[in-house]
Amino acid sequence: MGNYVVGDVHGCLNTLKRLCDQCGICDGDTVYFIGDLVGKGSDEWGILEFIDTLPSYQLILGNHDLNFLRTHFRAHQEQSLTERQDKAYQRLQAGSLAKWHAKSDTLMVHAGIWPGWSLATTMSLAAEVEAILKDTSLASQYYEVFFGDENQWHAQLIGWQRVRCIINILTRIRMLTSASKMDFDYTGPANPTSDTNHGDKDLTPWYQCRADWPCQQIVFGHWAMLKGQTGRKDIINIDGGCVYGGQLIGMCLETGERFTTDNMD
Ligand SMILES: [Mn+2]
Repeated sequence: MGNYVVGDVHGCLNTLKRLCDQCGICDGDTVYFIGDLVGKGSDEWGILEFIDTLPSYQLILGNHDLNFLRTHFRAHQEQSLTERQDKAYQRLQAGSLAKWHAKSDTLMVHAGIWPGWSLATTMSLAAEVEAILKDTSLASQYYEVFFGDENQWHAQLIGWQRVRCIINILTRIRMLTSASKMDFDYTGPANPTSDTNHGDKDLTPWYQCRADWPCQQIVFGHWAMLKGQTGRKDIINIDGGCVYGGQLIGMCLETGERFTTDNMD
């Protein structure tokens, strides 16, 4: 009965199959996907069919997954997807914005969380968004306004600004400026230098903005330039940049053991 978490797959089906073999996934195991299961890579629908062959899985949504849901929303509504595609769509639509694995006290999110959030706040804000994505009328409205530039959390935010801010944090956060605002342009390494043209911005990775996070470990993906390294034991990145020719990373939640597979797609 193992629990495994897998990094950003981005449609790399052959690589994912190999990683699952390496992890030795078998009956009773659960595979958590950290988000960006689709987007960029070659076989998006194939990935969403493959996960259904796993003994058990949980999806955490990333920015590319949300974009995929938006792109195919109308076809899903108008029932113009094939039956297989529609089932695949519904699997993704049922995904979460955050998952907590109690036994290992692990919080899993695609990009990160806001430095001031507790575990309960994170799960409750994620649930607010999940309810919208599962409600046809609200989802339809959300896909019209989609990603916005809300770059700083305030509990008093309301309406779509609130929804977009929560989504920006959970699925897009990387760096915070010295004024505690998210920088959505920066995709470079954790330590910006002048040659990345961001050396003057005084940016700090979100996970360095707090010393003691509210659970044993936070696992996230989204930031390929970290190459799976944060330099911290409590904050674990598993985006090995597979779709960019890097590796797909998996990790056993119970033991912390890492598995890596070179891109095979
Ligand atoms: Mn992402």
